[in-house]
Amino acid sequence: MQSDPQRYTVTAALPYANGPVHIGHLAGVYLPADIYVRYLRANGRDVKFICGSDEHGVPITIRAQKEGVTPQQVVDKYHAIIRDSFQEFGVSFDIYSRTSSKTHSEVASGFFKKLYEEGKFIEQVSEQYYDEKAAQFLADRYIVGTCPNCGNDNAYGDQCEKCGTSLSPTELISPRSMLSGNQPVLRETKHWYLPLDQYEPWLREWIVQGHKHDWKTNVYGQCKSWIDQGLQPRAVTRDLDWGVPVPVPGAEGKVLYVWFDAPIGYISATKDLLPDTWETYWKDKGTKLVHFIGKDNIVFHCIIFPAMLKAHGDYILPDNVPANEFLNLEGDKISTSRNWAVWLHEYLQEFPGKADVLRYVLCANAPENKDNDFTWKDFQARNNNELVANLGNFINRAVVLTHKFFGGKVPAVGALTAQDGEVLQQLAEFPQRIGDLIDNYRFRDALNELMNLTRAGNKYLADTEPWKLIKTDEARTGTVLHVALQMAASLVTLLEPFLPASADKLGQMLRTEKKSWQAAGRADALSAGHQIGEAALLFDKIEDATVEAQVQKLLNTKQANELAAAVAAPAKPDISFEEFQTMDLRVGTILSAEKVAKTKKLLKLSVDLGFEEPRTIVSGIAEHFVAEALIGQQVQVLLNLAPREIKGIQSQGMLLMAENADGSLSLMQPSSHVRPGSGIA
Ligand code: B3M
Ligand code: ZN
Repeated sequence: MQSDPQRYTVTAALPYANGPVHIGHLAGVYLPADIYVRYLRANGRDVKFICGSDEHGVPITIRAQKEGVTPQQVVDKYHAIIRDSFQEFGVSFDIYSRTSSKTHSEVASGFFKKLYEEGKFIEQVSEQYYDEKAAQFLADRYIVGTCPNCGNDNAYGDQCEKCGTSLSPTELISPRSMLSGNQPVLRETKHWYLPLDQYEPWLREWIVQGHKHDWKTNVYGQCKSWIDQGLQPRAVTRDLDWGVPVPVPGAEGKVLYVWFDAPIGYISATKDLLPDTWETYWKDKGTKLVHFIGKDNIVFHCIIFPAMLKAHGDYILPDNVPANEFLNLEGDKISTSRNWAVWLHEYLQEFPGKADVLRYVLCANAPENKDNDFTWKDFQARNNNELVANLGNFINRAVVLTHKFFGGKVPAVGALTAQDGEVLQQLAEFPQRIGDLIDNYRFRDALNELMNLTRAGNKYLADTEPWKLIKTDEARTGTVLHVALQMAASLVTLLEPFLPASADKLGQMLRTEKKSWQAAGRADALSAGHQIGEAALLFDKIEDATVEAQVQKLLNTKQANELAAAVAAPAKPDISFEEFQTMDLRVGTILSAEKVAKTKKLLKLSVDLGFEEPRTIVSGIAEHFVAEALIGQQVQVLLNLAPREIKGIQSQGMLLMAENADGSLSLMQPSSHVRPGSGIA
């Protein structure tokens, strides 16, 4: 670990601009990165916080195809949504750039070209699937077929999502193209490969010798196992029409592999931010480079990108790559395609002014060392029991009592008791204690320590009881509130990395500015006589109904998913045309409908089928339709079903219905009104 860097370059994984950002992204990457950066800034560090949208790659083109728009339209739409929601959530990037920018295309091309010219790639011709109808090569994700492992008919060319096996396209049984549905053919194509195998000894030394003890166990473990399995040359170009064109002769129609260009996006974003001095942040040995990522990105940031940087030669390497595990939602894996997520932009709309509550909950429950679960009940409990009852309560008591007893002026401090001394001593130690945890990427523990500070504040007030003390000893009450207010003032600084909006609000309430991190532990932020502002609640209770509505929203999603996933019942054995013709199918109009007495399910209907007399039909649909609503509706009737007596009523035919996967029924109606009695054939 670099001990005292001159400056920091901190990056957060570039989100794919193929959908909005959800709580899993925030808890895994963006929130810890933001806390880290805000903390460094409070320490007076020179730090640049870099991010942007990842706008290339197959996830984008697939989304474009699904939505029936161009890839550019997809990235324009989601780039704006993502950028704005990050900003409202308080993620303090110095720049939020995008990989479709001109700078990026130049930097990424230049990077490739240098490696190409220095002979750092291998060129190789191989056979890949080609869709003759769509006239293009197919990315792995564009090929589906039967999984050789479990028989799933819809396995992708890179993975079967049913059994989890990772595949290569040629392993699929009866492959078909997602573009045309046709069977693809194998065709020769040339690509450039980064010979990772040549970097293996160097990577082993750098990671295994160099970072065994300072990288997180999950990160180190994944890297070690990749290296131990042996590294293979990796293709860094693709046959696609969306991406950075490969800038060398003979590469028409080819683009850089998205995982080659995306990490270079960190560099090009820095260049966009600092056109003149960006190089110091990427090339000077005094710079500490830290990549915050999700665990599915480890190999790209710890093996492939470092090998690229090493091959290039001008750049520094990451000092650390803190990756979190995954956050689940209500016991289920977060999934964009199943819409199983809490989307940031929706949360911000539905909980206005409560970005900090989500920041708190996601940090307190961050999946730092194992997968964790987000539940709305826990969200509510943490807000009500921790933010409102602990942090908010402490601030509120100190501020309200100061107004009540001292006209809102910070009282003078008198002789200190042993307890005062102890509390102030604790306060003095907190910045270092919290800071050490942040330095070691232990954000959950750091936040917990911070809450210990407010717990200590609450205990101090509960023990000294200034609300009673005032009746007997005004001077001593003043000292107690003086001490409590200094603790409150320290939170303007210490809270800021975690809950920036609340820290701001607190600063306004106390009419004080945030200080440097170390100075926050000194009990001198507010001098005696300083006038503080009005008390305002930092947090308010979240009611049951609010979280129940969120749970209901998820239940609706689940139900919609189940419906969508339902498979049609198997087909019945064939019948002849003659057999079919024996059925007399007609359209009828319902004239009246009433419940059959003493039954739950039966309706007695009178149906006009074009004869002189309407027919009576008894149908078991009373739980699905309101009787009155059926009057006047046209329906399909099987006319020649042998009459039956049901509950003493002669039923002369049968209503035909469509049955949904969830058992709900829907009438089979002609698309326009027809004469009652019309035949169906
Ligand atoms: N866009 C993958 C992801 O969002 C990718 C990260 C790029 S970081 C250079 O998981
Ligand atoms: Zn499978």
